[in-house]
Amino acid sequence: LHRQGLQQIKEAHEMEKLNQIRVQFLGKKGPLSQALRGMKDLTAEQRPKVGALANTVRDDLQEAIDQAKKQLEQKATAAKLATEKIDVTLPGKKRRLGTKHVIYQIMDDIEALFIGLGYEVVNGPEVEEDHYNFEMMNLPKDHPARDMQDTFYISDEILMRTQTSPVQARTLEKHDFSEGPLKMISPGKVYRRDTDDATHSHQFNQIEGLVIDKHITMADLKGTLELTARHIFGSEREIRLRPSYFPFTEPSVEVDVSCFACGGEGCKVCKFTGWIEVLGAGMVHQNVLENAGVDSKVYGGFAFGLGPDRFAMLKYGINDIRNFYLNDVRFLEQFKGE
Ligand code: FA5
Repeated sequence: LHRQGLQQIKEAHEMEKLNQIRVQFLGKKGPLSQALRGMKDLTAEQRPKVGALANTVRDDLQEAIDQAKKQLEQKATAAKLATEKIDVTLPGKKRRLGTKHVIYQIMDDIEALFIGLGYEVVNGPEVEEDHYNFEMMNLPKDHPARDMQDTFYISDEILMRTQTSPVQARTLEKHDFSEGPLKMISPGKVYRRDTDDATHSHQFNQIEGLVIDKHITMADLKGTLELTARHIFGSEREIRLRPSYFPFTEPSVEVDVSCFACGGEGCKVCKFTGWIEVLGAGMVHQNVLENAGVDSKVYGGFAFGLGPDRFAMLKYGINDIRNFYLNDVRFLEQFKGE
């Protein structure tokens, strides 16, 4: 049995065959197992001898199988290496590198500016509750100003956020003012049932900003917005604040930047006015603070919501916002970024 086993192992040239041999000789139904099971019928004298012999045969065969297995594996690897030679002198395949989308370049740039000013970056959900998108922002269900932002509703209470302002409410609710003032920005996508045209998209981006502390004034807001506009557009850009209305700020302003898609002469982008609206802002309404449990007699501050899409249009003289979303590589490749 011993010899026969070893011979067969030697002749096995495939893994499968080796496995068969193992089962045949060492398996539960194999001769060795049978011999060991039959020990009970032997005399006390015969038992240790037969036992020792059976063990030796089993160990020998097992070892022979292990070695044969190893050799087969080595052979297989060698054969594989021989056929899979890599010719390192062949020219490589050129990979086309993607570029960061021009809107994300602008957003990252603005984020970096505000991080440098000590702001925290906060994210919020795009599928939002009516409660945060509107009610907490001083827009109860029957408020006429809800019409300012035509909304994609998912159900009565759930919607695609129309603005990044709900992140204000979410952050205010959580902030512990005993640990210091609140300074945050929140970038992200927003959705509106706007008809797409040169300056409107049904999905676009906003960056929300919020600063709440004890002695914040409108001058702080103006300085911050001017810094932002000049950071992105250069110091020669002019900005103007126009009185406006938002339910969540009082007073409210709209901020325009001088149009240079047309060199200030008037064009499609600014509808021949020489100015393009890029953001809304104001001093946070006391109801927004109180709704979030913040004492409006002690704390106050400013908020703004800017449109990076419009920023990118102005900065690069792009006259149609839809270009950002068409994924035309010829357009996107012009903005290689750093
Ligand atoms: C708001 O969404 C306010 N939440 C902004 C705000 C925040 C005001 C905090 C006060 C305090 P508005 O609807 O104006 O405001 O949008 C803000 C900016 O988003 C606009 O100035 C514009 O730059 C951009 N924007 C608005 N609608 C579109 C659109 N359909 N396509 C592209 N950009 C848009």
